[in-house]
Amino acid sequence: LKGLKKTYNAAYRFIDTNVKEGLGNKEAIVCGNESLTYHEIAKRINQFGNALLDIGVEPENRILLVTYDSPEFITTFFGAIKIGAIPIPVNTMMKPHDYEYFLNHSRAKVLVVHEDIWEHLKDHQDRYLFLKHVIVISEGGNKSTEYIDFHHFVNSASDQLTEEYYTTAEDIAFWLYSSGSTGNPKGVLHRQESMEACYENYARKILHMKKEDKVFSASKLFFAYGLGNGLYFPFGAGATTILLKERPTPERVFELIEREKPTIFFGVPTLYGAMLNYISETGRVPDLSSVRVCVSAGEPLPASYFEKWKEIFHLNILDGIGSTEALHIYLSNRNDNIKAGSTGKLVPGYKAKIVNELGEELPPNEIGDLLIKGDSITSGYWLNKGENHHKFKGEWMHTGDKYYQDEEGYFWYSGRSDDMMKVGGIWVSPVEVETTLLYREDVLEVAVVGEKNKANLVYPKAYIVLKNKEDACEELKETMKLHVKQNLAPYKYPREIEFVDELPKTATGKIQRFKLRTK
Ligand code: 3SK
Repeated sequence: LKGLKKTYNAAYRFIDTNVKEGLGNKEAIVCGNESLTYHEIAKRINQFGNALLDIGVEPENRILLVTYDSPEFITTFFGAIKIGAIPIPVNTMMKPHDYEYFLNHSRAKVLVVHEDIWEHLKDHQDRYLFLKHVIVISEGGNKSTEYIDFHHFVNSASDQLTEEYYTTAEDIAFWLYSSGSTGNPKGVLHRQESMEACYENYARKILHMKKEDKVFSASKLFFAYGLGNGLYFPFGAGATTILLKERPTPERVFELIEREKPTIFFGVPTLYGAMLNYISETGRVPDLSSVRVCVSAGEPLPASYFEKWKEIFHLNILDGIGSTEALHIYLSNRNDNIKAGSTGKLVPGYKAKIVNELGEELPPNEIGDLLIKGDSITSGYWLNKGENHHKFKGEWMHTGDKYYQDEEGYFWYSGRSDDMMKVGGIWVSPVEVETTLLYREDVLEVAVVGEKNKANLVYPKAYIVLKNKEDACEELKETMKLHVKQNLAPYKYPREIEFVDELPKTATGKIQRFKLRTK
């Protein structure tokens, strides 16, 4: 037939291929007391795909996933992809107005959500303009007729879905949302082929992941970093993933590593810092002897963490950088080639250049804007012409990071090109925190910047001009922090507040955040 290209479906590649290649009885997922083989998860994925078809979902329809790290995440993500529908996993720590934005912006027809989160969303249903079906995941099975019970929905569908839908390598397979420094989160479109590119470039060529590996990512699946680490990397290799539904505290993470004995561990610098702190506070050194390599991304790993970790566990932490737009890591250290404090070298499959304001390539040791290209880079942002023009130049993508490359080819991070900051590996927009504080009657002006702690990790600090200077006191600072926690995802709250008489501004009145940064 004219106009049809060769088909490719990522669910088929990452799930069914493992069953076809004889790994059907191999453990694919461990989550709490639950364990699923590749054969079992393949059947559930088929059931979810069939159940979606039964309620009229069509290829290219969007499905918002507000799901914890669990077998349900994997079932819904690949079940949707298998029928050509488009899953959009989002952060489970957001506020109702954030989900309203995701639902309306993506025009999702279906929402899959855990019951405790749905409790906070269900009263706002009249605001979800395109939503037709709500599928609720509950522990005991729910009785309500207002929405669909996930387990009933899946269990009553056929587990045979042999004809994958007509998708090609270039079709959009899923979206992820990425926060910007201004404006709303951007819908980042990823193709069917993109997960394979990241698996091949990074998981196979840098981490040497293989089917004998058991992988644990403390970073959640709804992040681009966690999605690769905990889902399509291990499934690409026919390995096992260990999922943690709860928040990854150092205690939980160490306990899980000692119990499940992963061979590869993925974290972010703040977690490595908290884990090191746990060791010095408790005097207990957990058993990490099952682990062969640790990985860090999200923000630059302080060299001191790398060194302490190595001293205690005799393990390397491979530091790398990726982005939601690139889908995964494109610069990385290698287990046999590490310069602590640097972001390492290019991952195979990617090209990079560092340029000045005129777009001219810079020689070694000169700081400029980092641009990259490679097969996993997004097809663009949904409905965002301005950002698409700004971010992408032909095949090249502006990373928004300042870097220099030394003579040996190692890349060194030198800051953000805009005012965005990464806190605990997650982007925080200063503008969003400022806007929230400005809702308070007692705040006249505010500027939020990224400050660095002793370990060189970034936290949000708010400089506030009060309407009434006499109100300034420590108690008010705590009240203001709570105000942000109650109105935004809690990780965005300013860890420090300073009351000032005025803010530095340009002649036209623009706040000069850079003048407030101390380092
Ligand atoms: O922030 C990062 O370094 C990162 C790494 C892998 C995938 C996604 C992201 C944002």
